[in-house]
Formats: sequence, structure tokens, C-alpha cells
Amino acid sequence: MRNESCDIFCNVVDNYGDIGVCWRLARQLANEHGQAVRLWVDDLASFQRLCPEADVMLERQLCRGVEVRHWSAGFPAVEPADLVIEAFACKLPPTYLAAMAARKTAPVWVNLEYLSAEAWVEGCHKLPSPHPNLPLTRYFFFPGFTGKTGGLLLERDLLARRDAFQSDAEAQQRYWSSLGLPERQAGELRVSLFGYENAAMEGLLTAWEQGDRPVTCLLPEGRSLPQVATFFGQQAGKAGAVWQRGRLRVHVLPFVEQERYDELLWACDCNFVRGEDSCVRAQWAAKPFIWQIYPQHDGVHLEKLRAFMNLYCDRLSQQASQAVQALWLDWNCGNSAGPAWPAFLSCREELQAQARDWAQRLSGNNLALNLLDFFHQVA
Ligand code: TRH
Repeated sequence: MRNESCDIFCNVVDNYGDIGVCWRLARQLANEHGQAVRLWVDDLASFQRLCPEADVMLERQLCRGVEVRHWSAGFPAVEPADLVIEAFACKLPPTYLAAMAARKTAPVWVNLEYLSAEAWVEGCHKLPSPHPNLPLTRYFFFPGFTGKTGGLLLERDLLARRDAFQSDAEAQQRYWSSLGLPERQAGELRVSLFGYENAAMEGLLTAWEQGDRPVTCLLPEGRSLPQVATFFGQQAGKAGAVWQRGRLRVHVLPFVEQERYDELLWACDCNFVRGEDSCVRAQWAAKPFIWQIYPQHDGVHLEKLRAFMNLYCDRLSQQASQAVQALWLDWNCGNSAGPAWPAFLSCREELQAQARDWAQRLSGNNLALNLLDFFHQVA
């Protein structure tokens, strides 16, 4: 293993996606590639949701092989690392930039961008952007779904662990029991639901309530919970709550540490996910999924959604492709998602096979490996 260092800077804009991606990358660089990683994060409370043993009061702590630093005003004088990752164009502290420029060999400076399936990403991946005043160059690094992009975050053993879990009925049963769920009823569908507030929610819940098979919905605490609670005539809800209406039963789950969330995705028949990181995890889970993209005011998110749907649906039959697109568009445009659900469900076998194939195809393009290759080329 090399004796290299890496600083990752994360400004938490909203929710858990920014820190979710940075924390995952930091762990991978430290634990799989032997880098000395410092993760600078400005919001330790958000970080603690993903890594519960973190102490929000500490300026500096070691968590799972990563040195986690509170990024606050009054940035300390530190020696910059060999590889500097600025996540999602958060601005580096001016004193740190000056220290980077003062190093005998400038660090490799990478701006890790948001994930997008749009075609322009391939042309911008790895482009250099010289600093206007300092002798430094920043490179754009784009995650993505094609070989001309930086790929996706994927831990070394993830797919093997997934396969072991998915082929072990007892392990799955233990998992369900740990959540307090009984044995599956005949024909029962288990669905996880992680999303934002959504006008399409009531229609979907109604379709499940009135459908022809039992649906158990696993709902992590968070932004979707108030709407679901209202559907059941509740003022609010918290982890442990179980609600039933018709054929729909909802179990409210605690928000778990990041490493544990995968099991939920692996165990369910179908997953509703959102943002960036949970969407990628749903793809590795190799199960049919429905993506709620992070909404942007100018509507550009719908372009990003279409770009991804085009890629994802490319090898599906026309019927399955239409079913996926109809449900995803309804779910993202706030139209009642109820009418599109039965068609989606009827293509489940094909979608299941495609999900496995898709994960397999993507797994050859590993973001951490690509990033390190790039670092070694430029350094
Ligand atoms: O939280 P998000 O909505 O984050 C978003 C997006 O990343 C978006 O692109 C970005 O612009 C915006 O933030 C600012 O969704 P995302 O990306 O899925 O992140 C959620 C993280 O939470 C992910 O790492 C998985 C994790 N998670 C857990 O650790 N435990 C849980 O129980 C659940 C449900 C999620």
C-alpha cells in the first residue's frame, strides 16, 4: 500500500447525499486503498446520522479509519494532502488553497461532481481548470454510468456480500425478524420507501391499499413520514409504528447507519430511493427500483431523470420500458402514482432480471479506482 494522503472537503447543502457520498468515498480510500484520509465536514450532526458513533462536539476524531474534522470558520493551519477532493464544488478555505500553492509539489486537486447520466458529462470528465492566480489546477471528476465517466462508488466486497445475503433465506429471515416483521404471507410484496415530500404519495398508497396482493412498506424515518402518517389518520409517527389499511401495512423504521441501509435494499422486492447515493445503492441491490430525483427549482432535474431513464430502459422490452417511465415520471412530477403501479408490477420479472444485469455491467467502472488512477497519472 502507498503512503499517500487525501483531504476530502464536504459542505452539507441539504439532506444526507453530500456527506453520504463523501463518507463512503473516504472509507473506501482509507480502508481499501490505505490512504491517510481526512474528511472535513461542516455539519457533524448530519454526519452523525450516517455514523452514529461520531461525536458532534469533537473538532477531530477517528471514525472507521478516517480522521473526521469539523470544518468551521477559522480553518486551522494544516499541511495539505497529496490528493485534495473538493466535493460538489464546495469552496476550499483560502488559507488551505494558499498552503496548497506553497507546497513543493502541488497536490492533485479534484472537484468531485454530482452524478448525472447526461451525455455532456463524458466531455467534461477530467477537464482541467487552472486557478486564476495561484499555480494550481483543479480537475473536474464526474461520476457516471458509461466508460467515459468516473464510474460509481462500489466497495470491493459489496456485490459478494449482496449475493451471499440474497441467496441465504435464513439470513433474510433473521433480518426481517430484527425489524419485527412476521413471516411473509403468500404473494406479499415488501417495498422500501425513502423519498421526499411527494404529491404522488397518496395515489400510490391507495393503490397498495386496494391492490390484489398484500404490500408491506418499510418506511425509514424522514421526509416522507408525515405524509404517510396523514394517510393513516395519524398526526405523526416514529420508528416502531405499524399501520394497516386494506392490503397495505407500513412499518416505520429508524434511520440506520449507512452500512446497514444496504440490507434493507437487498431484502426488499422493490425500492423507492431518492437523491444520489441511495439511488446508486438501489442499483447495486439488483432489485427493481423507483427513483425520486433531487428536485431543482428550474426543472433541470427532469432532464437528468430522462437521461438516466433512457440509459436504464435501453435494453428493456417496450412494455417494461413504458411501465418504468410512466411510474417514474408520475412519481417525480407529483401525478398520482397509483395508475402506473400495476403495469410496473406486472413487469417485475423482467425488471428483476434487468436489475441484476445492469448492476453487473456497471460494476466494472469503479469510481475510487478511477480516481486513484487519475491521481497517479497527474501527480
Ligand atoms: O439525502 P438525499 O436527498 O441527498 C441529496 C442528494 O444527494 C442530492 O443529489 C443532493 O444534491 C442533495 O442531497 C443536496 O439522498 P441520497 O443522496 O440518497 O442520500 C441519502 C443518504 O442516506 C445515503 O448515503 C444513504 C443514507 N441512508 C442511511 O445511511 N440510512 C438510512 O436509513 C437511509 C434511509 C439512508
